[in-house]
Amino acid sequence: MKDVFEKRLKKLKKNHEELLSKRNVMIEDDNGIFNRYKYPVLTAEHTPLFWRYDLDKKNNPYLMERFGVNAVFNATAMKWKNKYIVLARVESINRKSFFGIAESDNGIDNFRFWDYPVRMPETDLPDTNIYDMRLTEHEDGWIYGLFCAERKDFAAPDYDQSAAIAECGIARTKDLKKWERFADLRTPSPQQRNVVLHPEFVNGKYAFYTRPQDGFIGTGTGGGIGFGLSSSITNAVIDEEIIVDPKIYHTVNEAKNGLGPAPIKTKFGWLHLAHGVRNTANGLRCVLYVFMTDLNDLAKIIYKPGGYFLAPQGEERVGDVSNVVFSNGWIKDDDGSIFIYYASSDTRLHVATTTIEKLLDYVMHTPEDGFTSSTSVNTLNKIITKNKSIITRKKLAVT
Ligand code: M1P
Repeated sequence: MKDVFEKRLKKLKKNHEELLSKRNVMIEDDNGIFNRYKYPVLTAEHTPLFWRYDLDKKNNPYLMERFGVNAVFNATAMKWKNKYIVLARVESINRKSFFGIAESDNGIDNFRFWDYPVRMPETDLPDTNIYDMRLTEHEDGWIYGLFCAERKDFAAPDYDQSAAIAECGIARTKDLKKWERFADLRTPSPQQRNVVLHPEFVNGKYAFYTRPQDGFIGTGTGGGIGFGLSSSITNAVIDEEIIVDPKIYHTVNEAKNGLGPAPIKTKFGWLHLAHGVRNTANGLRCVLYVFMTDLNDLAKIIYKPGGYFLAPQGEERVGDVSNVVFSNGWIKDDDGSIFIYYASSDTRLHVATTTIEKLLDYVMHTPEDGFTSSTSVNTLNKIITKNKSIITRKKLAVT
């Protein structure tokens, strides 16, 4: 009994260090587009022991967890002082989320949390819950973090204790430590989530990708991923929202969609990663998809492969909100490598790697959705017929 504390601490430290220092292993995917990795890069168990346990033996003789962490997921990301930084949604067991920053030397393993979570200032209307930040290194010289600020819907009847309102919180920083908070974004829509700041000015204004929504979960008349301009960032107001990527019947984003991280500029257009949600007999299914917009007309999609880019697989399918993958962070390295940070089932964070060349090839050469079974068969038949002639000509044994 006397050594309970010491024994437990020794074991906890050993297990924690083993988890944090475990090398990740690339999985040889066969789609040629990206590679997954064997282990998640962050889980609730990666959070520091000194967050979760009171290490004062007198107060905590059994070394019990005093601050339980339920999940670490939806993370934004950037390269910062030569480190791969993820700013993750950390959800404690009381459901409240906050932002924790973890860094790694290689982007695929050994992520370690900074000692303290982000201390996000509030507006006059305190947030109940904050989550899903998108970092943007803006050409005005600041690093912006846009995130969902959730509050109780006080207009709802008292018996309804789950009615909530989602707004877009806006903050900026120079060092990821000290944050300055501004008024929440105002748009014509009653609620907003998945808002992303474009890294460049457009006609001298701040440009936002939005996701108008009537309700907290369902988007209702909100038509899809939107786009709008505001002359101010400290009091951001979008008067007109244009829908860039609409919800479409019988696609992966028929129920709702939302932009992921800030887009990557390429010589062919802006590359976007987004999530699409469809309904199933078993609830919502959330997958990732990719599209490209015009360099001169940010609201115009010029390439959009049909279907999903990445969907939940294996253990990714199961978690607090099962059958979900979600991404709000990616990093493009100077050598063209891309690190995509995606969370599975609102529980853990993973990485997938690819290159800018592969993503461009994928987005520009993968067939679009034809929206019917018959167009799918036509697309497939074209591929088969072309391949048959190659197989015959080159005498290939491809089945
Ligand atoms: O549960 C899946 C996701 O649901 C919401 O996303 P959306 O804006 O598409 O409705 C968010 O709560 C997100 O955090 C969550 O991962």
